[in-house]
Amino acid sequence: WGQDCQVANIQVVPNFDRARYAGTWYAVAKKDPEGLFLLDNIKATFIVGEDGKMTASARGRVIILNNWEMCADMLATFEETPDPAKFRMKYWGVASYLQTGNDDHWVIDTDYDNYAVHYSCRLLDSDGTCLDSYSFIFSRHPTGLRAEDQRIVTQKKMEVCLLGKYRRISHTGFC
Ligand code: ODT
Repeated sequence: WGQDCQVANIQVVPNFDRARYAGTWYAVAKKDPEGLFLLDNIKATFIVGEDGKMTASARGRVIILNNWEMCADMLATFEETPDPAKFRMKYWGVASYLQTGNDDHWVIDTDYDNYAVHYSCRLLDSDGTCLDSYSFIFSRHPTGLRAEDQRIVTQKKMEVCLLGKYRRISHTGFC
């Protein structure tokens, strides 16, 4: 397949259109980073402001500190880079005890209307591969991906070298 798992060689969606990306996405699968945070019932809503800048909010079930289960409300701003599909995501919790951070946020692929594949490498290894990554598979439909989108999503999981590392994200109504 010619995949070398070099982060620098990972392809992202061409001509990313943030206006078409805006709106709500439901996580259907996730590859967790080290020290995972968002467990399930995860959805994200992207907004493009009048200034053209993208922001987002996300909600999901988390377990914090002493096994306290709750729904985390998270906010993020996106800083542009020369590639329109690659952003830096600065994020924080609405409550101060939630995670904060600054991660890569790459849109690997999307058809805007049904599916999206997100990828973030937090830690690059000295050989150019990723040591700590996370990735979300999003659907516009809370019921999951359409059958016709599954093949392409599987291909993209392979291209980010994470095939087989995802778990399904359930939506039970908890959040
Ligand atoms: O769950 C984990 O272990 C890693 C994820 C931590 C980042 C969550 C922060 C979300 C901030 C609000 C942003 C919304 C958009 C998110 C889209 C994709 C995934 C971060």
